[in-house]
Amino acid sequence: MRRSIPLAVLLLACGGKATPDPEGGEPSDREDMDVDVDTDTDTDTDTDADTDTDTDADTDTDTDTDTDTDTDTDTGAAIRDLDGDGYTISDGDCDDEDPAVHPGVTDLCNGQDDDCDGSIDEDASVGMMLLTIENPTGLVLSLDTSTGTPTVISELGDGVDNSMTVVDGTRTIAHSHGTRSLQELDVCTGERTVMADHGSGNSCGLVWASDGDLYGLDNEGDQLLRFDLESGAAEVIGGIDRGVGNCGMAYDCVTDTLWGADAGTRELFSIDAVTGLTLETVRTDVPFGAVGLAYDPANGMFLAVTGSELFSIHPSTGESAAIGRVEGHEHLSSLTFHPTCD
Ligand SMILES: [Ca+2]
Ligand SMILES: [Ca+2]
Ligand SMILES: [Ca+2]
Ligand SMILES: [Ca+2]
Repeated sequence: MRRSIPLAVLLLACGGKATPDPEGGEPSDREDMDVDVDTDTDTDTDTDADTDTDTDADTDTDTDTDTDTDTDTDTGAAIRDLDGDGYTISDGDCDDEDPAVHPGVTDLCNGQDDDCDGSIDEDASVGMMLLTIENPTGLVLSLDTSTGTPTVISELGDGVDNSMTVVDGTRTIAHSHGTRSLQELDVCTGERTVMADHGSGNSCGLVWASDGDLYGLDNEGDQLLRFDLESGAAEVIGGIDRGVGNCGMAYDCVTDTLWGADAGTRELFSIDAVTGLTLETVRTDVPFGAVGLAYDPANGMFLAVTGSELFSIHPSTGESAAIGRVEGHEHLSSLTFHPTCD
């Protein structure tokens, strides 16, 4: 920098006029008409011909050599990392407006392809165990989803739990037919905390839905219940327009749908969470006695346990397939996916 701005300004203010370089070479800043100190004719302070302040020759404000405003070196449009998750669309971010969606995340059960690999919710039951409780022994069993083979996880004591679900991936809640109350379980250690009487009938099914509510199906009042997760109190949402005997509940997290299964009619039925009314009914050939029901987001099938046998059920046709016997155990009436124990 050979001259100061005040001097250049002074020259112009005094009527200074640009004169050709007597040597015939590059013009000096004395010769351009702007107020900066460089030798070009624009108004910025660098030496290139554009109007921005960086040192490259393009017209954007970044330091690469292309003409778009992102930080890569090609000129393609819309490849910026708009959501700031570290992945551009060209890196494989299939939703560049949602930072929770990009390659490498766990694909949770929410109906969308979180990890952009083309499959939806495929991780939702990965690393989970399929859990049931035997009555009346109170044994907590994990079942192999391919064979039904049981592994004893813990023992809860008196076997009065007839439905069970996992809240938010962390809290295991069961309903006790004996005490008409919810119980918070640590199935890995066998510890349980009994909540107060919930004030309603027997809840033969229990599911936690991703709207944050814990739902139960009362087969004495034939009604849909919502439980307070802290107090365990039941609130009646509405009468369900069918009789319900032994039942189970499952939550389809892909379509956000509550499902019930009734042993008496051998039917699966979806339930309107707002009114409690039945939406869709699917007949199945599973020989239900007691009922445990779960939805497997990995393949979109229901899993059902009754007595001592594990089945899969197609959600549209109700067609079932026997997976295997739960050897040595009977009276299984609950089923849920649960994180594995350490
Ligand atoms: Ca992104
Ligand atoms: Ca994203
Ligand atoms: Ca996926
Ligand atoms: Ca997902």
